[in-house]
Amino acid sequence: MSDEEDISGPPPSARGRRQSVCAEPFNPNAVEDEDTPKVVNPKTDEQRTRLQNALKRLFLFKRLDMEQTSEVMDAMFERKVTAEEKVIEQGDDGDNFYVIDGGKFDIFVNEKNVGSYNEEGSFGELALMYNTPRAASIVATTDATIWGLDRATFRRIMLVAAFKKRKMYEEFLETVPIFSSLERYERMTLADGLYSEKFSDGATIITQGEEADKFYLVERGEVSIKMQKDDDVKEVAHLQKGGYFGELALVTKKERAASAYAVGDVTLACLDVGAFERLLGPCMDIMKRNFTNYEEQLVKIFGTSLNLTDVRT
Ligand code: 1OR
Ligand code: 1OR
Repeated sequence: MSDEEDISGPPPSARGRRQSVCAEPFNPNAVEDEDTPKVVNPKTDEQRTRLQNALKRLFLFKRLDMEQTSEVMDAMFERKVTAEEKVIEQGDDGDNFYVIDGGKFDIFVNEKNVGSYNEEGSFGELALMYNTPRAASIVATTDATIWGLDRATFRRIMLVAAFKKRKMYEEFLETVPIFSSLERYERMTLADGLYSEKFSDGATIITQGEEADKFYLVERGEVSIKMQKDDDVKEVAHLQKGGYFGELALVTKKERAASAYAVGDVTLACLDVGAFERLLGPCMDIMKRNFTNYEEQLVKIFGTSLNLTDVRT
């Protein structure tokens, strides 16, 4: 079941689109800094509490065990930033990874503002993960407080524990048609929020009429969507790898419109509702457009209509 119940910090909100993150292949096993000494930056109780709160919201830290979490927390250091200060300069070598404690930041790629962070989230992981120059500049737009983590500790602990998932889902997400409009970086942050669930042949994944809490992608196997109307049960869709379902109730804020069953052994990549709303904004239009297909199908199969138009705006 889900191990991602909490809400993570959001990814940056995108302003412009269409540029990619250039990166060498990621190999979490090639961690060259294994023997680096432990870093300890002493903290007051007040600082520890604030740091804990900032980390709690991030998916990346949920993959760490207690020992790893405490090592990362020991190593992190507080940094105060003033408005307009450039925290990261595109093209520089990567030194630290940062977690936002408070404050707002703009993201620039080639001088173009491509997004922002609002009081939460993290940045500066890419250069440390892939040994590449900084992919973007990060500029504070208010006075702010951030927590830094040095490169060696980041690579030794976070890289293996936290970023394996990006690698694991990266290739799969590239093959999912609905995500073809996402930036590579957006797919990476999406991977941070995904978790896999397995179902055996015939198992019920979604029950029509129930409340919705997550969204699903078919990673492996097939899924049959069946709808019941009065005494009539019909298969309304049959999904394969790369297909998605469970979006309708999350978008319309209604109960599940149909049931979903595993056909053969099935692995699904799941996204909880909070992450769905934050991370899939860019795909929402495509999903809503597809509701028209649902309506047309519905008329064909059951000879009846269902008003989904109010959510298509
Ligand atoms: P970094 O170490 O390369 C800059 O240093 C950081 O900016 C980077 O890690 C990310 O943490 C963060 N593309 C690349 N890096 C981004 C992006 C981004 N947004 C934040 N960072 N894009 C914006 C997506 C909304 C894609 C832009 C085309
Ligand atoms: P959900 O959150 O309502 C059930 O949970 C999921 O089944 C639903 O999201 C959709 O992802 C999927 N055609 C194809 N897929 C459907 C349909 C559908 N209804 C639900 N799902 N319809 C056309 C049927 C003839 C019904 C439209 C209401």
